[in-house]
Amino acid sequence: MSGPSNSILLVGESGVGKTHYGAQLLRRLMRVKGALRMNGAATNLEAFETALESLDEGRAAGHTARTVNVDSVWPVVDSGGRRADLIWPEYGGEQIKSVIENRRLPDAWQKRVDGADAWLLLVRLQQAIVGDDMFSKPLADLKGTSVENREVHQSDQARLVELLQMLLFSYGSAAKAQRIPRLGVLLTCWDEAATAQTPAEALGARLPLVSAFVRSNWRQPLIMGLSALERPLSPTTRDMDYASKGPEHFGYVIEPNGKKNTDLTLPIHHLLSAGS
Ligand SMILES: Nc1nc2c(ncn2[C@@H]2O[C@H](COP(=O)(O)OP(=O)(O)O)[C@@H](O)[C@H]2O)c(=O)[nH]1
Ligand SMILES: [Mg+2]
Repeated sequence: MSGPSNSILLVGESGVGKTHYGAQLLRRLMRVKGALRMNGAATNLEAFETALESLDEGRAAGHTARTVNVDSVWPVVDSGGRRADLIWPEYGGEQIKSVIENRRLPDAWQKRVDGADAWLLLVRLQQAIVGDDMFSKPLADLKGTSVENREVHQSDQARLVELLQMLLFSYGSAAKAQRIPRLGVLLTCWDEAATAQTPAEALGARLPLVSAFVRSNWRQPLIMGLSALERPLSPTTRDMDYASKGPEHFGYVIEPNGKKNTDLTLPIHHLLSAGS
């Protein structure tokens, strides 16, 4: 059996690991037996292929060039015949930041959001700065700190909630929103976290506001951990172990129950299974 293709939109701010996950996923989909495989020709793979070349040499890839300005669409299929199109949006332009800052969804994004059956949000916990407030420090300690610090920044948590809210709102304005897209949250660079918590617990502990927002809007959000590389790589110094074994022998996901699995396609497979 093969039903209509699901469309899964990947969303994440700059530096969360989208390109490296894509590169590792690409190799797995093409060569390694897992829950999913590539099912036809993917478009605009250049950025991911370039990153793979670096990984093959045991190096991290450089930042995605800003000139890359097209969606990359990957048709995938699982063993049950469920099909999906993974949409990696204009990953070079890193528009997510300006989308949030300007509170405006460009037309191209509106189309992507409307067309998606599931959203996969990539969040790098170690990158998110959580400011102190009355929940983390006694009020007396906080007193005075804001006087010198007059510049007001939106917190990382508020920014992510804002992003989700914008996606929900614009999906609603598509006037078909009986059912909002499924949500997956992938906590990237899990190797940096050094925690024995489950992904949902880690999200709740580190970004409680985001966690609460997700739980109040989705009954069964998929929350998983991801370490696409398994360990930090340098863009200049080669990791010989990596180069000799091959990048396909590195990387893992953390399932919702906390178990490690080397099949990097699982987050997408789970999102697909949940939809049928
Ligand atoms: N430790 C660790 N670092 C990672 C991992 N994935 C990516 N990185 C690093 O995170 C940085 C940003 O990754 P990149 O894929 O370019 O992020 P993007 O901007 O979202 O495409 C790079 O320096 C990568 O080397 C991982 O699984 N573990
Ligand atoms: Mg990138």
